[in-house]
Amino acid sequence: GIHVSGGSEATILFSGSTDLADPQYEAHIRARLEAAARQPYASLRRAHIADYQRFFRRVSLTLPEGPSARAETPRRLVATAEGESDPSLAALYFNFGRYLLISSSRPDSPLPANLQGIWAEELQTPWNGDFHLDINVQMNYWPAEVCNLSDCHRPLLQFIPKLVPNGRKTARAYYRAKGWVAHVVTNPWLFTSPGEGASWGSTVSGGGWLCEHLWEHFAFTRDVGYLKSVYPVLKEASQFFSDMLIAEPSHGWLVTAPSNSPENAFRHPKDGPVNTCMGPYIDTEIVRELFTNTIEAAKTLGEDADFAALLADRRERLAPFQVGKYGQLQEWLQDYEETDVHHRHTSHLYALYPSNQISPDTTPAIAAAAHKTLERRGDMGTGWSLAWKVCFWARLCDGDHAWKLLRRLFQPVGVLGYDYHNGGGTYSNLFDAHPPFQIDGNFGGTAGIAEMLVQSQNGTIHLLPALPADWAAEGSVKGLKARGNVTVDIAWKNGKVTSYKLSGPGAKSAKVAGA
Ligand code: FUC
Repeated sequence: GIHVSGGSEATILFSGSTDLADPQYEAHIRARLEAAARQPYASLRRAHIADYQRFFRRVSLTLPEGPSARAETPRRLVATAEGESDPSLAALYFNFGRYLLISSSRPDSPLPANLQGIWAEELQTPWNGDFHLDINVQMNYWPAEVCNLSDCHRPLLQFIPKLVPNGRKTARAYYRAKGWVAHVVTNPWLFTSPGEGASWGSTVSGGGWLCEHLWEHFAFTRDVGYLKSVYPVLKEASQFFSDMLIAEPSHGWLVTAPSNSPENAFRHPKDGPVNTCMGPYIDTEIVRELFTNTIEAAKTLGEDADFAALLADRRERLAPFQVGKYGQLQEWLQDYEETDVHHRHTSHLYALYPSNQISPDTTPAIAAAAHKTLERRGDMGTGWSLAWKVCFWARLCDGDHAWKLLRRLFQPVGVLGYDYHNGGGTYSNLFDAHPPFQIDGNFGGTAGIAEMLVQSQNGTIHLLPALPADWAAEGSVKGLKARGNVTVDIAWKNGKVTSYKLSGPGAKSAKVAGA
């Protein structure tokens, strides 16, 4: 501990780095601390504010204020839990999420933000402070593009190609396949094998999911030079799946095997709870998207027409969506019962968010099945699970339900230990509670709020696609990004857009809905 006596305040200076990025890190940290110690607190604070605001000021959000809007943050969380509706708390959460991304993932950060961002009070952090590839590290970066922080996406985008050499070895050793693969867990040593347990660590689509980030960075920026630089990573990931897919015995559909539906088990009629399976739908959805993006990239770059044709053929033969006995979207090839119907992962809705394979406009019947799946999963969950559901409901254009889930995410939590079921919410400093503290919920919630205001996944910029009734009176958002390199400003009153502005290179050719 630290004891302070004979004074009424203390300024604590802290700096950290890693020899991964800087062999001289100790000397550099010392120099940085000495330079900081020469300045008074007020000027350090001024410098910090000026520094992060360079990124932060790109976006602003104003939402209606609830009765407790001017109270201290912990009190606002309690007021929300007691039933108050305070939309401006969502604006605060959104701003804090952007601040956290800016502060944990600068363009030159040596590693992506991990499960705790860069903030942990322990030496042995929960889940080793590593990167989980079956939702968590991806969720950390969901706000990056849409919130105009494309440059803060860079630490993840630069990390992904570094996985390829180990991923190739894993592809060969485990599947005798070409290309590269990563499973559920990775870390600064670029781990790609299945781990830590077969029941949850062998989902085979972790690398495929990461590739979505490479594509989305291109989709938002339209930077063809960038696409060319990452195309080999997409291509080799596609090569892996094209090699390892097998025809399942009932229909001959191409599926991954063996794999898991992240981290859920089904009740096998004979064998009880089983995790390992053929063709969990999340894999099929990730592979379909990866093939589509690789085909599109090859076309854009004028390369590999034959390989693209092969992928198009494989894509046709992937398992189609299936609607199960409850009207729900199936999570597995067979209409199995989940062992935990309220499981925190809702992985088979990957196709709804972050992917765009399901939407109320283009696939209404499948969107209705996704709706049923969400109803069955329920409105509880861990922090990140609630945040993902905010995004799902936003994509189903149900703003009131998204707001309901956001308010669940704001639920004050005092528990510091682990809770895998219904304990999710927010600590009094606005950090996300899985529990324990895990930063993905902050980022997923931030992305969900953006998704309620602007969507662009289907070639049209949709203004206010999921505005809750409680936010309708009056508000504005400025500086969000849409795919195609468009910056979007919107003001609204009584639920109707009163003015909007599109700017940036893609603005002229953009199609708009909702105005
Ligand atoms: C996945 C989740 C857990 C937790 C961990 C870090 O395994 O299922 O809930 O978020 O990652």
